[in-house]
Amino acid sequence: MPANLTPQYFEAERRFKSATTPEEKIQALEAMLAVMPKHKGTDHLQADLRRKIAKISEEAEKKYATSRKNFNIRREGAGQVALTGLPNTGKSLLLASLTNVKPEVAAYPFSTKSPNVGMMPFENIQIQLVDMPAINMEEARVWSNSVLRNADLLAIVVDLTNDPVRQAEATLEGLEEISVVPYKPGVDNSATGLRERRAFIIANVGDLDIDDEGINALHTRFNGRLDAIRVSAAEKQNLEELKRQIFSRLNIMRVHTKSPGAKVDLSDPVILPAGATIKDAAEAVHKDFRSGLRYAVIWGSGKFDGQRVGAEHVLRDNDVIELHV
Ligand SMILES: Nc1nc2c(ncn2[C@@H]2O[C@H](COP(=O)(O)OP(=O)(O)O)[C@@H](O)[C@H]2O)c(=O)[nH]1
Ligand SMILES: [Mg+2]
Repeated sequence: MPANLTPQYFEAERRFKSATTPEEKIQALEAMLAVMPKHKGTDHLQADLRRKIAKISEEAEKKYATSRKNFNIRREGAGQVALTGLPNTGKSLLLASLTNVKPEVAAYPFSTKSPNVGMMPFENIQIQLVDMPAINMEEARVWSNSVLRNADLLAIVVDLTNDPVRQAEATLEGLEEISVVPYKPGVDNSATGLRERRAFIIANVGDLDIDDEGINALHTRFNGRLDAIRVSAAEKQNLEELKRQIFSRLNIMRVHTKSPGAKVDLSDPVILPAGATIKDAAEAVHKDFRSGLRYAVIWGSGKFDGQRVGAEHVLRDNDVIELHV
């Protein structure tokens, strides 16, 4: 099938060829992608452009990361969650309500130009939240791209009183421009050059969502694709449930190790991906443990507390284990 590329496409391609900086190159490639007719005949070309964009941004990110130390935001705590979305949806106020950081909250758009990072306490762990500049803000692009592409979880923040479906779609488009798509079980994106991230919608300004109109519209539109949770950052509504959901969407678990005979310290768990085994826990604690491990004693997911289990035993959140070498 012929691609039927338009004059605008060739114009953007010409800009790409004469571009000198990564930002110019990415912008031109994104323009090529945007004006290209989307049909079977351009599938390959689309994937090819996305791969180019991903490659150039990765190279640029690496360069920035070495020249400007705080370009990549170092992951701290149990996981990194990026709050992304259009301007004025309450991202900064959410950060302020969930952590002890006090970012600038403003009734005008684009108030967040640089990252605000805070730690959100959840039970016995801390989860890192990154309040991102609005997804459509050019100055912050290379910086934001790197965080959005690498965060453990993307929280798409929308304002329920202002056509939240359109806002969520615009944010998803912004993400797709940098080749990021929400992870969906059973969908294989490996051939497309797209990067999958866990994602969900924080439906904010719930205090003003009269008759549930906004939240219902989101559920109808994204049913089965993206979950939405209604909260109010201003009125602190449903924030405890939000924290629980953030934790469960990170798909991690807490494992407590103790020495034989000692009391367990529940305040400093090892964080492992869901589904991890005794062997993974042993390796996380100390790499020497892996080969030398004879058995473990477990409280929690064993058949009974104090049961002896082997290296392949699959752990559960908040298990307590004793490793014997
Ligand atoms: N009524 C109400 N207003 C909110 C809520 N969250 C944020 N706002 C207001 O929305 C505006 C934008 O908030 P901000 O956090 O700066 O948005 P950001 O641009 O996404 O970081 C501010 O005036 C906030 O006070 C909420 O849950 N309810
Ligand atoms: Mg802000």
